[in-house]
Amino acid sequence: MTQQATCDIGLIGLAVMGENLALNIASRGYSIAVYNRTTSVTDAFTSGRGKQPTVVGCHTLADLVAALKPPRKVMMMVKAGPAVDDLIKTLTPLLTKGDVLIDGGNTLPSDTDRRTREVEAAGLLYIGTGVSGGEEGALKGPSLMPGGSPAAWPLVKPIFQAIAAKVGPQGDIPCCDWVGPRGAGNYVKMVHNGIEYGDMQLICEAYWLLKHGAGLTNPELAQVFAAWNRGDLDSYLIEITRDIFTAKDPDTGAFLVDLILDKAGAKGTGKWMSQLALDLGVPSTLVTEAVYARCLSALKDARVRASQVLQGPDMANRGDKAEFVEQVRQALYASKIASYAQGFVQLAAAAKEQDWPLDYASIAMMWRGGCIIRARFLDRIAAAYRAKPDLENLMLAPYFTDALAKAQQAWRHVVATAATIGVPVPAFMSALAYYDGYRHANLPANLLQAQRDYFGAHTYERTDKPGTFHSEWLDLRKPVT
Ligand code: 2AM
Repeated sequence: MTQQATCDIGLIGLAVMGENLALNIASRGYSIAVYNRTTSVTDAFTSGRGKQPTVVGCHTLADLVAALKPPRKVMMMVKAGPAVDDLIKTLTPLLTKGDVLIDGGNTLPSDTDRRTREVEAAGLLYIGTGVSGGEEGALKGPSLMPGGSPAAWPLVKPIFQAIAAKVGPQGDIPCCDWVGPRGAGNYVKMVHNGIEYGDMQLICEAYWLLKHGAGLTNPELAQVFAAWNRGDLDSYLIEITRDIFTAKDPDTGAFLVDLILDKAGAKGTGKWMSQLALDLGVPSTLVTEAVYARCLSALKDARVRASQVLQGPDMANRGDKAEFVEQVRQALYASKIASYAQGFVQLAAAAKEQDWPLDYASIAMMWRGGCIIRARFLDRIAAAYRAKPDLENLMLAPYFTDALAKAQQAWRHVVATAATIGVPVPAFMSALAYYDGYRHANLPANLLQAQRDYFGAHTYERTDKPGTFHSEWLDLRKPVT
C-alpha cells in the first residue's frame, strides 16, 4: 500500500498510552499515522476507537514514514529499553535529514543522552519526552516534558502544546515546555515520578496514623481528605484518596480499600531517582524511604510471621481527635515541602553535572496540570523560582520558610506520637530529619571525620585554619577515668 504524505505526525506502539495519545492528537485537528508491531492491534484500533478520517493505520514502518509530511515526526510509545534502540535502528534509514524521532516512554535519562547523540550523528533530530497523567491524561491532556535536540522543539511545539493539559486563570497555559538538551526531559519525568512516590507514601502514612492513632473510619477519612483538598494540600492524589475511601466492592459491599492486599508494586522510576541521587551525592531521602517502604510492604509473609513475635505499644493515640487530624495535615504539608525541595535540589545537581540550563519555574508549571503530582502548591513553587531562579533550596524561599516554621510544632508532635504509639512513618520522620539536618550550621560530622582519620588516616579539615590534617590519635588519646 503506498501512502500519501499527508499526516502531521506518526505514532508507533498502540498500547493504551499510545492509543490515547493518538486520539488526543487527532482530536486537536492533527492527522496521525499509526503503527503497531502486531498488525491486528493496529487494525482493531483503526476500526474501533481510532476510526476517524485523520487517523491512518499503517502495516509497515515504511508505510508509516511514507504517510508523513516532511520534516517527519515519529513518536515511539513502546516498551522502554532495547525496543526503542531496535526501532531507531530500523527507522533511521527510512528517514531523511531533519526528521524527528521522539521517545515517549519512561526512559532512563542516560539512554536518551546516548540516543540523542547517535540519532543526531545520523543527521536526524531526537526527543525523549516525559509523558505523565496515566491513561486519562494521555487522552485528555498530559503533562509533557520534552528534552533532546533543541532544533526539534520548534517542529513539535505546536502539536505538543496543543495536546498538553492547560492551566492558569484562562486555562491557556500548556503543561509542556522545552526542558533542555539530551536526557533532561526524561530526568525531569523521573524526578516527577520520584516525587510522586514520596507524595503517595506520605499520604499512606497520614492514613495509617488517622486510622490507628485517631480511629477514623473510611467515611471519616473521606471527609478529612475532602477538607484537606480544599486547602494547601489541594492536589490530584489527595482528591483520588478521598474518593478511594468512599468506594465499595460491588460483590461484598465492603470498602474496597480494606480488601486490597498491602503489598506494593513498582516499575522502577523511583528506584532510578534514588540511585542517581546516590551517584550525585544529594540526599533525596523521601523518594528513597518511599521505595524502601514499598520493598518492606512486599515482604508480606515475613511481616505476618514477625507480627506474632515482635512487640510494640498500643497504637491508639488518646489525644483530641480533631486536633490530631489537623496536626497530621500540617505534618503532611511540611513533609511535602521537604520532599519537593529534595526533588529540585537533585534536578539542580544533575543540571550542573550535565550542563543543562534548566528553568525550575517552568518545570513546576509543567507539573501544575495533567500529571499525577498536579497540585495547587506548584504555583507557589513556580513563584519561588521566578523570584529567585538560582534558589538553593525550596525551603529557603520565604513563603516555604514561613510555612515550615508554622507547621513544625505539629510536625514534631506527629512524628513523636507515631514513635510513641508504634505507627511506622518513615517518610514523615525522614522529612523532619532532613529539615533539622539542613537547618543546622553544625552537625556531628566533626566526630565522624575524627573516626575516619583515627582508623584510616582519611584526614580532616579544621574550623580554625585552612589545610588538610592528620593526627596520630593513639599518641593523643588519654586514659578515661
Ligand atoms: P505489540 O502490540 O506488538 O506487543 C507496549 O508493550 C507497546 O510496545 C505495544 O504496542 C508493543 O507492541 C510495543 N512493542 C514492544 N516491543 C516492541 C518492539 N521491539 N518493537 C516494536 N514495538 C514494540
